[in-house]
Amino acid sequence: MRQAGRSLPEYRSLRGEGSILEAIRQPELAAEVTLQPVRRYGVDAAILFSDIVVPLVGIGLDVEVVPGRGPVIAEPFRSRADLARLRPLEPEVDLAYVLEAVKILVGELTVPLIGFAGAPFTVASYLVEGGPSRDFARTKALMHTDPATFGALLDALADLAASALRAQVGAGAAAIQLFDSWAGALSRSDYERHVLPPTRRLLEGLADLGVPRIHFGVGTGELLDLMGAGADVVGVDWRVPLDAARRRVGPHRALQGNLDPAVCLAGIDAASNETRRILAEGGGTGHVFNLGHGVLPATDPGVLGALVELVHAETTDGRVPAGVGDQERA
Ligand code: 1CP
Repeated sequence: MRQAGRSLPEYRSLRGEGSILEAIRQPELAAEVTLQPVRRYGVDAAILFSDIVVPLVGIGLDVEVVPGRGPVIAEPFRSRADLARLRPLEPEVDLAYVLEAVKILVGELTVPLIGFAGAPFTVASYLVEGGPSRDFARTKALMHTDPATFGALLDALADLAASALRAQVGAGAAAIQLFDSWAGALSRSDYERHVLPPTRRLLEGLADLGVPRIHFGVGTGELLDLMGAGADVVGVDWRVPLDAARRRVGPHRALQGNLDPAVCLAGIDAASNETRRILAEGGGTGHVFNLGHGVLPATDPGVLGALVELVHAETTDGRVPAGVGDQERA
């Protein structure tokens, strides 16, 4: 899961104090940071070291990732006129450094590389709020006062994500993950009316890539069935047991999750017990074991290592199914 590296001393020493966007711009460095948790833990897949705001930087927006806070947008989006600032992405030019990191990684990894992008709603929330938010008040206000502008914004961000994801797969990524981290802030009816259509179009439009499409959210228990649209795998956080999630998502999609990252701070015994419960509730086939959200920086790497071993020991073959990790295909 995201930010596994943050808990690692080797990550902190390699990254130093510089800006994360500066680190992402250096393909060799980004590749090395991606590899660190794979080497240390022996996980079954790697997630590219990048950030959901990178495509925004690519099209020329003034975005910074402020340490301890997150992405901050110099000039937030508030009205229809701001749509003109969202030009189409040209991945080969605008994301050249990301694609270079993907190519380096595909040559070095023995497990699949997951490419990713931010989902339209979550990225829109940063653009409209100007930074991280608790209540998403401005975003929701725009959605309700000017649904046409909000819809056009989400459409533009869906196109941005689609071309970023397509380019990552073109460079060798073997799966893609769409992060709608903050969709859980929405009522079911608002999600269905304003967010589902562009998100579904984005995911369904990537079916031809032939790679697994993972759709991730936090606090999205009441949206899980809707989030299955166009996805092969639906992320579930710790609030919903996987057997209940299975009933909501149906039999034809895999589930990903759902250990509470905070439990990893409670030590190996507590985290192992929770992991066993989740494996039992996940029911084996069609479950990708993962945390329900990102690794917390204070996590002891020893606990994560023990959990990877436990999951490998307790699952039938302990590895991703044949074909999923087939790097040659790319
Ligand atoms: O493990 C990894 O490093 C994978 C790379 C990765 C990914 C997949 C990073 C690096 N960011 C992301 C995605 C991302 N970025 C998401 C979606 C997934 C999730 O919900 O966790 C989101 C919401 C962001 C935005 C973001 N970037 C935040 C959250 C702020 C908020 O609104 O609460 C933060 C703190 C960042 C900075 C960031 N991005 C990545 C890292 C390792 C960090 C921490 C800062 C650093 O190390 O410099």
